[in-house]
Amino acid sequence: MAKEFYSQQRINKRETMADKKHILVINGPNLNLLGTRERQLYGATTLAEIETSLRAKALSAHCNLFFMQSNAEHEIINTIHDAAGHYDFILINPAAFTHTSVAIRDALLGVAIPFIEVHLSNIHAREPFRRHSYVSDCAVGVICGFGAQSYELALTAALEHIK
Ligand code: CA2
Repeated sequence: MAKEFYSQQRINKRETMADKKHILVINGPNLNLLGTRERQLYGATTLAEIETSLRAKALSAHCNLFFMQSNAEHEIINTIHDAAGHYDFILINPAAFTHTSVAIRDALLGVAIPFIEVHLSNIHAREPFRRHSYVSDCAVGVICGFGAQSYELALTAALEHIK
């Protein structure tokens, strides 16, 4: 009886692992500086603090979360490529690449993983060049202007989208 119980438990565990959803969070150039400079614009929360709170939220939703930041466009593109078949959803703050990168747009379209575009600041209330995004029209949605909370809101929406 005990043996049967434990092997059933193992099967359940395996099923749970397979059923677990995987979310990838990508952060673009200079976001590693968050919380250290330009606090009036981007807030005092560091990227590490954002990661910690997203991890806690993902954990309570029984969801796996991988968090990365890169200043290099090709690393972001390679991360998006590698996500194919492994991740159910992407949250991406492409930072300045939002306004310049056809290559990141093409990578996101190429893997066809649903994604939300996230920004700390309200890009529509800033310089005109920030109003255009190369990825918005391909996104499930865009969340901007809520500081670090933009990420929390995006994760809430992503969890709802993939459940
Ligand atoms: O509001 C956002 O999240 C942005 O993606 C941030 C980018 C900016 O180019 C986008 O237009 C909007 C800039 C990220 C730079 O972050 C820094 C943080 C602290 C100090 C310096 C830069």
